[in-house]
Amino acid sequence: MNWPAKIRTWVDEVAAHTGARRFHWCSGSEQESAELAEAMLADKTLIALDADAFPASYLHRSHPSDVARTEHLTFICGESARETGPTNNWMSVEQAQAQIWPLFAGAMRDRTLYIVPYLMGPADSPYSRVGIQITDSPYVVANLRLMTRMGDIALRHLTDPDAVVLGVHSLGDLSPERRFVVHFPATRTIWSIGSGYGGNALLSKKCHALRIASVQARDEGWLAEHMLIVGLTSPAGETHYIAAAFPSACGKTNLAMLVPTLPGWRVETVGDDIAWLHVGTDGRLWAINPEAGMFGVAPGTSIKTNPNAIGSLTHDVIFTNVALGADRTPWWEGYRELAADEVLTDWQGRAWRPGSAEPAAHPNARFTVALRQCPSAGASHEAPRGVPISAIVFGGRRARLTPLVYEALSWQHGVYVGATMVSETTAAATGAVGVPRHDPMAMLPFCGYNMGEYFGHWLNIGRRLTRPPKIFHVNWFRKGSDGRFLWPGYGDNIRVLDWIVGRLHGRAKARMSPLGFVPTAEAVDMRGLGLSAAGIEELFAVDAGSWVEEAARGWTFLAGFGAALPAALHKEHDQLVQRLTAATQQAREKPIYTTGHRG
Ligand code: SAT
Ligand code: MN
Repeated sequence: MNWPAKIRTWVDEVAAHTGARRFHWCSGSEQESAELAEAMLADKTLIALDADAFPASYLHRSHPSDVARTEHLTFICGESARETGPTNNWMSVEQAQAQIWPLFAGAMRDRTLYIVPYLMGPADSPYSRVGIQITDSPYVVANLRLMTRMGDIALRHLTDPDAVVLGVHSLGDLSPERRFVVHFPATRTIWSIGSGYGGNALLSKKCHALRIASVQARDEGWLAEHMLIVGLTSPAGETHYIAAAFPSACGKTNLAMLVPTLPGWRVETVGDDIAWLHVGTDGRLWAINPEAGMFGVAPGTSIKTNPNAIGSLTHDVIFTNVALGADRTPWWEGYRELAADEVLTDWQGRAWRPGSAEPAAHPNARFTVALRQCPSAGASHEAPRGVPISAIVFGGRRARLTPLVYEALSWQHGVYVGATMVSETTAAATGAVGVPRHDPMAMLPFCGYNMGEYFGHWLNIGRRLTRPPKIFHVNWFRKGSDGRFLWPGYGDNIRVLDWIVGRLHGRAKARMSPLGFVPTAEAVDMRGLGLSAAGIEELFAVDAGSWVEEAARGWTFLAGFGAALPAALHKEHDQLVQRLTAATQQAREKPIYTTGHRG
């Protein structure tokens, strides 16, 4: 293939700085992939799995200090901290050049420098974009081949070398002290050093398709979002596509490929992590999934919880930081029952027995697999125009407060709901797990510019939509006073989606709550779940008193954006407070929004 001169010059510059002397220009071919795997088996970067049970599939163990995204080491470089906003780590371009670029000096002297072209989005789509990642990690190359349309196909789409997103990645010495992921939106460049893991190292994913793309989307009038895309066909034959934003490790992959427990529903998986959304000439919002693969959380994934994920993991899978059985098959918590005397090898290569205090698989262990292997993947994933979105669903992991589902009153109110989203932290990023934090639109770690401005951009997009999607909020993770989940989740989430689709058609019943529309008692099909009436009431309860405090925390968060915060969100906040105040007064007389089942 012909590589543009500009790209060759860039590769020469990176090679001169990193000291690389061996080069591999990736084509994406089968043969290339097989040869890379051979080399990684030989140097133990990969461990072969049982070839009958998992053909062409491998286990990779990352460095134990390198198992999740490191948000505190992730920076956006721009003119000023005001430009990147209070939720991003800012670094000046000069500082990055003085402190980060030198870390790459000589880093690839004894390594092969891989040049990996990749296409984000379907072939021949007007919305697709090309990136090129330089890396010294063959594991990253193998992942990019599954996660993107990698190799010659990307070069064929490379018409304008100036528009390409360029990433330089080196494992460096894998030291957390010298680990940085640095973005330059103005020049569409990314530098990542010191990590070989997931979103830190596969630059196509969070770095390109979200952080850089969100800035391009702002400038060009579209949205780059941390959203799954799923197609639902109802028993009546109506098809709707839904885009849903949940933070990392909060069930996007599960919802994208759910197996409905209500009869007659069909599901098509279009994407499980990222959506690029454009305003169509028909006034609707159209979505493509820029990715071609899944980098899914393994723990908790089983034939019961997510049969389509398990059905995808049949061949050509890279497992990262899962445990290994004596039969050389992968294992993770929740995957399958173990015999009491079964001995495994844990994610760090140590002998592990059932009942051990530590988990066998890392809580953020992952599988990488091509989306086309998913039994519920369909043709829409390759549609150049994408799919029209009927509903946007925001969601968080919230043990308290947030009801199972509610519907925003308008696009503007929906933007407020997304902007004030709170979710408990997970193992997908380093740091404490289970701590509630504001995570607007599930984009907190991924928006490449000031999120105050980003909210304004969402409002502007809404103004251009003559047929906007309805906006909803869901919470599968509410717990009762006994600490147990109130909602079964997984395939039963179709019951909530059924209500959402019913709302799109104006047939599902709802009542007004201070938060928005919530289902009436009979409106969500609960048949066969065995939930108590009290449990159902608790699932939908909106405790206005606690929400007054929640709204105040939300406002403190939003006020942090200062002048960048759109006035419309201030107005939405005031209206929420008014509705909550009215409800608390009413509740003193007759507790209609509160539940009597709070322990
Ligand atoms: O590590 S990744 O960013 O790829 C996964 C995630 O955190 O969503
Ligand atoms: Mn994600």
